[in-house]
Amino acid sequence: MKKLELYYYPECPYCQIVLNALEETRLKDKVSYYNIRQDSSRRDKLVNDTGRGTVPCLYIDGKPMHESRDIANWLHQYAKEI
Ligand SMILES: N[C@@H](CCC(=O)N[C@@H](CS)C(=O)NCC(=O)O)C(=O)O
Repeated sequence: MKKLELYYYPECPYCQIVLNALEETRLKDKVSYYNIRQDSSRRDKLVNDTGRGTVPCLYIDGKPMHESRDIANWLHQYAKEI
């Protein structure tokens, strides 16, 4: 099982795409969630790591992936493999 960490905030529609994918793939309880609007240190980390402050961003074993569609596709693929 890979370590999965989602940087997000709930009001973001692109984040909802990823949250829906986590429901669909039943991975939602396997992820640590960081709301970057509530935790500015996480937002700072996101910007430091990626040069972007946009969410969603899924860290997969510490490696950041942006773009809701790419993340959703990756989750569906990964759910088939585990
Ligand atoms: N193409 C990106 C768009 C992501 C995006 O625009 N996210 C917005 C929130 S909905 C964002 O992070 N804006 C910058 C900010 O809120 O600081 C995706 O599909 O993930």
